[in-house]
Amino acid sequence: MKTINYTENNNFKAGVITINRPSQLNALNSVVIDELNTLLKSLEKSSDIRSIIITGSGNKAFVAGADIKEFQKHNIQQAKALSQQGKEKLFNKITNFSMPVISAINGYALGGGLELALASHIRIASFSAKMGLPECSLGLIPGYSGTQKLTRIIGSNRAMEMILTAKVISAEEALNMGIVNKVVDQENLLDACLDFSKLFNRTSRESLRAAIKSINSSHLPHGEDIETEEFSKLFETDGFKEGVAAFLEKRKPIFQ
Ligand code: DAK
Repeated sequence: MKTINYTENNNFKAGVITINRPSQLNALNSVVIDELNTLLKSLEKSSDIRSIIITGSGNKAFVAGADIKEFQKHNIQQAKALSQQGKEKLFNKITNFSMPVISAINGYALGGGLELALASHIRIASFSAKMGLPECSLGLIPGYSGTQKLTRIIGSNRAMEMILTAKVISAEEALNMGIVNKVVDQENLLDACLDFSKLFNRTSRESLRAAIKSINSSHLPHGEDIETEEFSKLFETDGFKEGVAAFLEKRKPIFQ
């Protein structure tokens, strides 16, 4: 893992996590999931980090899936435990993270790899990226929230097509379907993610956390209540005081 600093506004940083298992196309085994969990916990405590970027090492794969060699012998109970633990340690941890997480999709994002990207808040892909949820072709279904999150992102019609056919799509198709936010040349991918992450510097830390929580709740029956609660809580934050003061004083806000 490395952290890249930039100084455009307020000196905030983006934490860059590189999944480093290139010989296995960065497939997610339990060691990698545990390491990512530890890294995310430590980055969340850092007051000068405003966003996280996750990418894969090498230029072939973001993450080629959950590690098929590791889960091939699991029984029902083990599979259930693995799904629950994986969601808690990694996939839902990212979705519910208190700051924005960008997936920099630099190659294959298949199965658990696409589920990792879908768990993020923003997805930027290189033109060479390939994405799919091929689990049905292995006699499974996506088990790390892929059926839930893809459906919420692109609707059940297109999610049915992708998951039931196990097809792999190009980055441009993913852009047209609304799976990724942007597609760039491979050599510009990290810079594009860093540029994107600078946009968060103009917003307050507390607003980012509250917005992520509220948007994530939009499909819940009590989503409106969560939005009202999060909105109200912001009125006693430093970010709100600074944002309004800056507007009235006709200057740019300086968020902490
Ligand atoms: N798992 C383990 N190893 C993988 C892998 C994966 N998903 N993907 C690639 N590798 C390994 C290959 O086995 C090979 O290792 P060695 O044989 O050299 O030791 C190495 O990475 C290089 O791969 P290839 O030689 O195959 O490279 P190619 O360029 O020829 O092909 C490929 C690239 C991405 C087309 C191919 O590797 C491939 O089809 N990979 C599998 C893609 C895939 O099906 N991914 C979805 C996996 S299913 C669960 C929750 C969730 C899930 C499962 C369980 N529970 C809660 C229990 C999710 C499942 C999935 O993600």
